[in-house]
Amino acid sequence: MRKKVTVVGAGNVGASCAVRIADKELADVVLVDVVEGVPQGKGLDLLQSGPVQGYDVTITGANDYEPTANSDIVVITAGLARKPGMSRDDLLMANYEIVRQATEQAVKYSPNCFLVIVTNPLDAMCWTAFKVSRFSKNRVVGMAGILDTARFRAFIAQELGVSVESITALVLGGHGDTMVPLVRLSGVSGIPLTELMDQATIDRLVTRTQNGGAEIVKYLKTGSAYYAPSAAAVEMVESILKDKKKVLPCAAYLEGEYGIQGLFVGVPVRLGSGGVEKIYEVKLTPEEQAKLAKSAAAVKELTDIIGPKLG
Ligand code: TXD
Repeated sequence: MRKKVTVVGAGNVGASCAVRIADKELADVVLVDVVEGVPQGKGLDLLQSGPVQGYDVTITGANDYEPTANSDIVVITAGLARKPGMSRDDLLMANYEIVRQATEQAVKYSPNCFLVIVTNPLDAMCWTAFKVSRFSKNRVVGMAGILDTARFRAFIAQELGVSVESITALVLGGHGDTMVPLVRLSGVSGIPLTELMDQATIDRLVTRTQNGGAEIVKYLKTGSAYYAPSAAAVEMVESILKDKKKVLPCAAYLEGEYGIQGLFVGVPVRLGSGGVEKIYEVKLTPEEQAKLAKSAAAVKELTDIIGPKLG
């Protein structure tokens, strides 16, 4: 039997996820969106790409959740982007309501699925999905770290003129400007980054990584990045479906790891058929630990706003 993945939100990130899942022939895909016709139209268009791209998966679109029944994974990308005049808190409450409804509906029809959350503000939306679904913590995971790390890796590769595949990097913390790129643990095929670049260059690339999302928004003006975000989300989907057990930086529910309690924060996890199978606790320097604590405090601030609604 083919695997089944539901992608909630057939916008830029959601539709791109569907493209990548189909191209990799990972699973049948159901796209769900509130806008009538859009998921159906994009689904049909993608289905018709199959003969050319050489995939046999089925892609359908819907405005309700019945066709999503028994999905192995539900990826939630539904949400609003910040509009002029809208505060971060306004966006938080709007997307909270969207993710709450999407989670409720999705888990009603797929009680055994894994939830991969993409909607911003990422860490607080993971928490929402976790609380609403009442799933065990291994079954709810958020995408951010892979994207942040990919940006850092791309910039390092460009700077050094080497393959992106030779670069390993690690970014911890919440998704946002407080993310913590761990330069000490980043390098090129085992060679520490600090031996290949001077501090000023490293600092420049770290800052560019931290502002990676904003740099793209500035160009696009009406939307945010979606090619790299969808690639990152689908790497998570693939690792779970194929039980690859990749170790990836993802938002996971922490219960004391890194001194963080009851929040979703980006950390290295092992993703396999059991979802978040393991959280790796890396020994940090006091300076790194302080940065991570600051990042977790920013996550807590947002999570505390929606906390009373969910108990
Ligand atoms: O690193 C990360 N986690 C992120 C997060 C990287 C990129 C984008 N990130 C966030 O994902 C972004 O801030 C948004 O919160 C989501 C989706 O971004 P996208 O670029 O795909 O936004 P679009 O193109 O506006 O698509 C959102 C779709 C759109 O088609 C809406 O009609 C739909 O979501 N939508 C809904 N679908 C289903 N159900 C409900 N309730 C709903 N509300 C809106």
